[in-house]
Amino acid sequence: DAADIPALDIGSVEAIKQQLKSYMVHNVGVDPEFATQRDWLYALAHLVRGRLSEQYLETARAQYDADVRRIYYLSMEYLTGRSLLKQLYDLGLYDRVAQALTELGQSLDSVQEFEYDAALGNGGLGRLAACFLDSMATHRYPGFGYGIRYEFGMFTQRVENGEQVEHPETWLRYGNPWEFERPNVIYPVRFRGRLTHFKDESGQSVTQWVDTSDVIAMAYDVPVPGFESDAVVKLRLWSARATRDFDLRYFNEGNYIDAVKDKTISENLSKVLYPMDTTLMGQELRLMQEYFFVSASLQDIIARHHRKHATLDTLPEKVTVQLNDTHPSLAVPELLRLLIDHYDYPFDKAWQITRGVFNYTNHTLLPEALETWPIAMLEAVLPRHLDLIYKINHEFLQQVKYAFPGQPDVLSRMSLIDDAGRRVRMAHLCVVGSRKVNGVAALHTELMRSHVFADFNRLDPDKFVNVTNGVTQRRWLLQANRPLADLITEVIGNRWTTDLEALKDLEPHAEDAQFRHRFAAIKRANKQRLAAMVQDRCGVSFAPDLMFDTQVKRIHEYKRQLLNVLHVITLYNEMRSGRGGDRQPRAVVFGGKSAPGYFTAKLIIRLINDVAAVINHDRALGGRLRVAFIPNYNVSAAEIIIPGTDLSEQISTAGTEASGTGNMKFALGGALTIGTLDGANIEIKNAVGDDNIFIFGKTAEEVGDMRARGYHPREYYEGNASLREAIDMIAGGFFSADDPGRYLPIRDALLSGGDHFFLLADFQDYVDTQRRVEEVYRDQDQWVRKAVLNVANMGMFSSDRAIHSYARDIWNVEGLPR
Ligand code: DL6
Repeated sequence: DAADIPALDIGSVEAIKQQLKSYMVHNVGVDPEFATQRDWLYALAHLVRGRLSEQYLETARAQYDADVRRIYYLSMEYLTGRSLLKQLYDLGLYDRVAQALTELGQSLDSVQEFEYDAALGNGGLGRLAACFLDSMATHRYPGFGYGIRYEFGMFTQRVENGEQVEHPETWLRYGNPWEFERPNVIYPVRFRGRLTHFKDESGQSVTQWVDTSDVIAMAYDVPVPGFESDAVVKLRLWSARATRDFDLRYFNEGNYIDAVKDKTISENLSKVLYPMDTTLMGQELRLMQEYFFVSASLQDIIARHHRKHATLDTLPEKVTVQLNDTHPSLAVPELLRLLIDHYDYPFDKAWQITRGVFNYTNHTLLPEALETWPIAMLEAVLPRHLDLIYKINHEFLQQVKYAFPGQPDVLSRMSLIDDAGRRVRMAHLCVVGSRKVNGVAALHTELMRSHVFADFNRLDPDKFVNVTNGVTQRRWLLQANRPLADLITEVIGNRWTTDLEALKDLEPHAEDAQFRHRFAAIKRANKQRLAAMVQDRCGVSFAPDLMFDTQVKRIHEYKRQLLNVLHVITLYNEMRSGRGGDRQPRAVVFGGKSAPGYFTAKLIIRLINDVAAVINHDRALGGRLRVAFIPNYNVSAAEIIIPGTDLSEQISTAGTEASGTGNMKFALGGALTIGTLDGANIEIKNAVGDDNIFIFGKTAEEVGDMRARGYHPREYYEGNASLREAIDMIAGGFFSADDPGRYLPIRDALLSGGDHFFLLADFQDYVDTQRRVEEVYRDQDQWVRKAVLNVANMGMFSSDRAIHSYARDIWNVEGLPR
């Protein structure tokens, strides 16, 4: 009984020192006298993990006893970053551990630098999943995450000769000190094979899936603590293992090479994270990864349900599964299959249960990002699932026919199979198989209802709900910006750590000159920290008096880093010529990864670096403009970049960014936003007030109208001298003297390719708005007042609020009492 085991003694600095030395000897196997900083990291992580394990067992016991409805979060991605400091803050151990390490001749600051980022995600969607686990644990919701333990996470980006070069990311090189390996938690996952059909004794048709090739999914558990909540959410990540049968068969035939080859192929399933976020890629391996993790997760969910319940009839009552985008969409036919093929449910009953279990979060409206899989591939890899998808579709289309009689076009629009009959529309499968479907910001949900899922919304309007994204203030303020967190706590208390709405109490302090002075001093120190990072990683010096203007996020045409570059070049031209009058000096920071095969995004990275090189070396500017591209943007880099920023660039074409979450992190760190009316920017504007944000550009509606009427970017080019000058410089090789034609594709995309994301239409408004930014920045008192008001009004952008609304509007669950 876990209750009989004495808890780890970590109640005093002395006790922690003793424990650390003991872990160093017993777990790490190193003499404390000779231990390296990495050794101390591992000893400490193992000690903390022990405490988390105690808390997890208590959490699990309470949930089991209360027979709660469980929330399962299925996500292909978790962008956790480093965990050590998070766990120390959560457990209230930070100060004691820091002191213990100091007394042992070490420093927590340096030791924690040795932890690798867990980068099991691409961008927003994966980071959102990490924030959500934190909020679920903090508010004691019975949450449980499932994903894949990729051996290689998001690639390491280096910039070589100005270009992105991808290097493998080896976060497991020294082992992951946070995880528990579970060799006994294994499930078979089946692929390929064929279907046989026959009638059983009662005359019922039965389909069997036979001759499959199987892979074993093995669990690794990572405890995710809540903040001062004593609760822990488990993140269970699956790793692929070859089955022993496989090896044995070949081994018996004496074919060692093939045995090893097949083993490698099976184990490839959890080898690498696909580094694409908003482009679809159709590789079979990706499809297999998606199925691999949902199959193992559902088998595990059913096993856990069976520990307490004899029947699966009660599954919808006791289990709710959130599908994080369509990546886990095969969970729908998989649960159906398990119920029919393994538990003998008839189709109708199995389908009823299935539809009661799932919910789906949509994260994108971009057509190229909506997953579809070729029918031929599904037929080869998952024939039973394809068979069931056809059945679901048949059933569903009957319902559509009944609801919209005599409208065949509606039928073909809503079908799970595309018009050509070649691909399965995974988003449709998710919508049909789910109780609730949510968008991630108000505008996004509105567009989802009116465009992408308009027919589905007519059929079942109650199915669609909005849950605007949020971020955890524990990582993005408490941990990443401790000086600001301390100042806030000093003036309004610490309720904000678990109830971000409390920040509203800061509002009156915006009028307090002394408070503003302290707030500004913290920003300046954070800027110095960021400047040191830029110097270190890019060799570029940033003086802290410059306005730090940052755009960090995935590199994608719709996010419009190129619009930012056009502005930078315009500013450069004006500063050089003296044309634009006295300009506010600024330092422009870029960061972000491009999908490795995304030609234009990679070209934009190169352009940023080329532009930076020219501007940074132009002595005539006297250091008034600086540009840096920080390589390998990840969670740990964000923790330094975001607090050190004055101006946050959120400039996507209206109607393209589902929500954005960086926008929230920057405002919470006291940056002002320049942004379009897109995603959650709109809600941020409503929260902070029009005077405290810089909004520009066409609205989603205007963009839609222009698209419909016919948009002629060349007219903007012809009619705007600064714009023309900037584009001509890019295209004419001003920034690429070694290869003058390098950027012709960029000009072509803008002028002949139709400027798909309306950069030219928004250019002048953007430039004018940047001027307004400068005017306000010059008046530092006014700027800081606005920055304080931003922080004070970030209350609704906490992932705690988001999780509370999922719990209330989608999951119908409550947090467990303390
Ligand atoms: O919902 C989280 C996040 C949104 O804030 C972004 O607007 C959206 O682009 C992002 N989507 C992805 C797509 N991913 N994959 N893989 O990250 O989701």
